[in-house]
Amino acid sequence: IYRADMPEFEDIIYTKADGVATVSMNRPWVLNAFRPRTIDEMLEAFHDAWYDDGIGVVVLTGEKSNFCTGGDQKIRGQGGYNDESGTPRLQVRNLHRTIREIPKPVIAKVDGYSIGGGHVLHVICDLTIASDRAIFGQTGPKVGSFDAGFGAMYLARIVGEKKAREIWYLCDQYSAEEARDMGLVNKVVPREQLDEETALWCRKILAKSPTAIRFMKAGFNADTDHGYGLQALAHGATSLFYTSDEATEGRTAFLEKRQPDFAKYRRTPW
Ligand code: 1HA
Repeated sequence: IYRADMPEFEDIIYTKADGVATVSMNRPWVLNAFRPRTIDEMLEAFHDAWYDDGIGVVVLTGEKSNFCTGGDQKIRGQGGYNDESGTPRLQVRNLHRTIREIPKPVIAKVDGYSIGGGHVLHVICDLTIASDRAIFGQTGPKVGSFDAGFGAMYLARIVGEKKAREIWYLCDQYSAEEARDMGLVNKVVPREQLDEETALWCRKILAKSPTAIRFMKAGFNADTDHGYGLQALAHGATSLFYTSDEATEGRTAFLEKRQPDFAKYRRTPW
């Protein structure tokens, strides 16, 4: 049910029904990769869900059988992801904080690709329900990027240090079953049951004491809240890295559909 007083969204579809707000990324021609406007709209939707006391759960998902493939490399300039006026202004840090801070569970409903910055989004959500066709993985070191904030530290909390390092250093892709076996996904169901299963999890949560759920989320968060300082430094480092030739080679190789050539860049010993 789309509320009339909500702003018109271009990059997401935002709906509310039966106590559940659904934020769906909607740029299927780039497999739901995001640009600054996408993140701004998601922030607005999350804030609406935050202040609507009829909403008890937020579902984060993507249109057309994909979750999200991270930052849109086609609008990535020397200083990061450009908005429509050409200014690099991607509020990903803010979005990560909002998904963590909103005092209601956020469930990632994942079909298809959850890759790169789109993988970090599902990692940060409270729970993940995946279809058997979902594919998970990081790409940063391949395309000249990295998320050394919650994308590293919180991932390691979930899958353990060895597996988290493997995920980032190798940039392999993992099936839904593999993701479940490493604790990265709560439940895997056939694609045609994904909506129904997610709705069932929402109903179970909605039947519980909202205050208990709210404080449980805050309690779980507290253990990793020190990550905010790390996140600020890490995302700042990524922004600086984007201005380098090395990072640009990663992006350009992706756009040119070739392997990146990082051979000439130094493994700096300090
Ligand atoms: O690391 C960060 C950040 C870190 C700190 C702070 C902020 C951050 C913000 C963002 C990010 C990142 O997200 S970096 C990582 C960005 N994402 C990627 O590197 C994923 C790029 N995509 C892929 O590796 C592949 O497309 C794929 C494995 C997901 C799917 O491959 P497949 O099945 O072969 O499909 P493909 O043909 O590649 O994709 C279909 C279309 O979608 C292509 O467009 P076309 O050639 O038809 O014009 C493809 O270019 C496009 N596409 C897919 N993903 C992206 C994309 N276009 C732009 N950006 C994308 N992310």
